[in-house]
Amino acid sequence: MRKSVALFLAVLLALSLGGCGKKEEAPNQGKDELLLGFAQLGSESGWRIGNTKSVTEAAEAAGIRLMYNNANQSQEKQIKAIRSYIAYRVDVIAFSPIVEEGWDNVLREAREAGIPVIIEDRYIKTEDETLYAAHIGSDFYREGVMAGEYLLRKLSTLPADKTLNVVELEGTIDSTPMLQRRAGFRDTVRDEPRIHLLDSICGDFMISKGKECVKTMLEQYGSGIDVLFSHNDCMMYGALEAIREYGLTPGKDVIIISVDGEQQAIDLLKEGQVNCVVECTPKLGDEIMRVAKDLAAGKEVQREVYSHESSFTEFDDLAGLAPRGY
Ligand code: GYE
Repeated sequence: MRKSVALFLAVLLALSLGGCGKKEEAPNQGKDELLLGFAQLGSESGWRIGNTKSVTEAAEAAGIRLMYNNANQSQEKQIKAIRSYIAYRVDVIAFSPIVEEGWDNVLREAREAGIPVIIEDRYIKTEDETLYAAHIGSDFYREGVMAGEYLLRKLSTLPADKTLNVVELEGTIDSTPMLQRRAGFRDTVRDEPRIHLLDSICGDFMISKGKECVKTMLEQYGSGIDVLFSHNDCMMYGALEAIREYGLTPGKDVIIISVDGEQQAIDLLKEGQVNCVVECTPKLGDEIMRVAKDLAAGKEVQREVYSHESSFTEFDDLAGLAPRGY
């Protein structure tokens, strides 16, 4: 499926010879190499960079030609990228939606053009489920639950009169991991009267904002903060800096819980500066390519594909843990 000038001219010629009555070909018909348009949302974290790497490498291994765009945290740019893939008549579109709402129009355009869409990583909210063919990603609610379960376990090791004040660093507002990690965590600790949620601020999944937010919270609550729950590792790295600069020891004075499972976070966990890291794998590339091939071949695909994930805590033996790869 090389979109060379020669092929373009040949298609034009064939169309003009065939006249109006000729049935339009399916995008992938008669072409040997599948073309996938991938609209990535940004490069805000090690997770995201690992996700882009996974998709790029998997495309290469599967012999799929990839068109890639990085929207730098802008939904508008992501929509633009998707529109350009439609105009280019790619075979399949995959994208990681920065927030849940606002995709219906562009996805209708893709459907009208006969291009199937795979949603990877985050979800979308839509009334019309036929706007996408499959979703491949994590159970973010379960991740929040695992973070809460760790905290309940930690609490059970502390004196009976000990209460824990929690501050939460939230990811990008209205993104699925922000909404679901928050909900899963809250639902899990809600009935425990010794756990109090002190505050919750958006750090947008970024190191610098994580540091800024925690600095502000420390100025307000000082050593009244017992626990930090960060929706991702990157914000947690920034938070650790703020905690150290304030004169407290992360992992001891403040219990640190984070999500993603980047190598750097696991190293901090092993050093005792972090207490729990919930896993969220960015390695979705192979699955995306498998589903893209099936879609291009007109096969039925599974609508929901979840990754298998666990959590790593200070209570586990992490000696044999394989390198994370992101
Ligand atoms: O946790 C965070 C990232 O959508 C699961 O986005 C992803 C999140 C991930 O930038 O680090």
